[in-house]
Amino acid sequence: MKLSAFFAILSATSALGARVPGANSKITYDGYKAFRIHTGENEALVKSKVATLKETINFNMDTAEHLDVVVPPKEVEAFVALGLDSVVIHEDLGADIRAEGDFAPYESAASAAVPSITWFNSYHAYADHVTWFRDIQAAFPGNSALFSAGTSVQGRDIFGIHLWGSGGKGSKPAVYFHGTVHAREWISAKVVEYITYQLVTGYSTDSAVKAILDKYDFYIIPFVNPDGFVYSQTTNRLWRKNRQTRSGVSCVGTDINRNWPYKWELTNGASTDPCAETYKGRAAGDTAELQGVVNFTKSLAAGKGIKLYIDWHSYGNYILTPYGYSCSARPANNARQLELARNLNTKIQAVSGTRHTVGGACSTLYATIGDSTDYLTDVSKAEFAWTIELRPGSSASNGFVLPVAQILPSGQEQWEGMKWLIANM
Ligand code: 0X9
Ligand code: ZN
Repeated sequence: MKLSAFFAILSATSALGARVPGANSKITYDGYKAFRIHTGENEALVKSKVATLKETINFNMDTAEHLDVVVPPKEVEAFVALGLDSVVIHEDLGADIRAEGDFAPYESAASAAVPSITWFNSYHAYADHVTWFRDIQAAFPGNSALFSAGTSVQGRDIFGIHLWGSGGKGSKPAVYFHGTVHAREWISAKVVEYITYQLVTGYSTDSAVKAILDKYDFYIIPFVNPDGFVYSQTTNRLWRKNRQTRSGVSCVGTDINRNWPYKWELTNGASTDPCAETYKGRAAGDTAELQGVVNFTKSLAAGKGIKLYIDWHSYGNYILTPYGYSCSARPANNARQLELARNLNTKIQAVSGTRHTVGGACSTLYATIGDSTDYLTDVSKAEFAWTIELRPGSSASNGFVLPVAQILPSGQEQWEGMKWLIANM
C-alpha cells in the first residue's frame, strides 16, 4: 500500500479509534463498502472531498492514480453525493472478510510427513500456522531447524525456520525473509510459507532447488508481528501495527516498519502521533518485537553475512529497492539492484501476468524512516534488501482482503521469481 501523504491517514486513524471494540468484540465491517477513486490530476481535490467524511478509512496512500477508501454504511450516501469517479472494490467488506475468515481446519501431518498442498487453499488461524511450521520442519529434519528471534509484546514467540543445504547448518550467506510485519497483510505469511514448502519438498527432487539451498542458508520469519496478526483475526481485520501500549496514551500500537534503529530520528516518513498508523514509537527500536529481531539480524550479519533480505508486505505489486529515508540517496550497487529487480518482475510476470512496479522505495512509493530495508542495507550490509508488496495490484478489485483463490497463484508467481533471483544474484 502506498502511503504518500501520512496526514491523510489521521482521519482514518481516528475513524478506527472511534470503533475500538470492547474486549473480545469483533468489528464486522458489515455493510461497509470500499471504493477505488480515480485521482490523477485531481489528487488533492479528491482527498479533500473524502476528508469531509468523518469515518472513512483510507486503505492506501498510493494516491497518484487512485485512492482506496472504506466507507461505513452511514456515510455511503454522502460519499456517493461527492460525485467522485470511483468503482466499488468491496460491495460489502464484512461479507468479504467473513468469506476469507472461513478457515479450513488444519490436520497436522503425520510424523515426518510433508503437509498437504491444500494448506494454500485457505487462510488459517495463528495456532495452525505454528503447527504447520513444526510439521514442515519435521518433514526436513536433517536440513532445517526452528529458531526464535525474540518475543512479542504479548509474549508470543517470534519464531522462524532455518533451512540449509549440503554445506551444513549456517555455512553459507543468508537469504532472510520477514512476513507479517503489518498485521492485516495476511498474504505475506502464505507466500513465505509457499516458498518454504517448495524449498523443503524440492530439495531432493529438483536440482535447481538443491542448487539454491546448497548455496545459501535461508532464515524465514513468517510473523514478525504475531500479536497484531492474532488481533486482526479476532477483533479488527484492518489492524496494522503491533499491540504495544504506552503510558499516558490511549491508542495502541507502533508501526514496526517505522521503528528500526536507523534514520529513525528523521522527521519525514513516520508519525510521532501514537494514534497514527505509521507511529514510530518513542525511541528507535523500542518495540518489543524489534528488540529480538534486530539482535537476530545482527547475528546473521556477523555470521556469514546477508546476501538477500526481503520484507514481504501487501498490497500494490511493487518491488522496492533502497532507500526509504531519502528519495535521492542510492546504494552503491544500485544499477545491479535495479537490473535484478526488473528481471525478477519479468520472471514473476511470466507465471500468470502479474506486473510489479520496480524502483527505489521512497522515489517510487513514499518516504519511510526507521524501515527495515534501510537498516538491512546500511547497518547489516545486506547486498540486496527489498520490500515486495504482494497482490492485489492496482487493477484488482480488492485490498488487504485478498480472496483465498489468490493465495496459491501469489505463492506460485513469487516462488518462480525467487528461484530465478536466488540462482542469479
Ligand atoms: O509503509 C510501509 O511500511 C510499506 N507499505 S505497506 O503498505 N505494506 O505498509 C512500504 C515500505 C517500503 N518503503 C518505502 N516505501 N519507503
Ligand atoms: Zn506492510
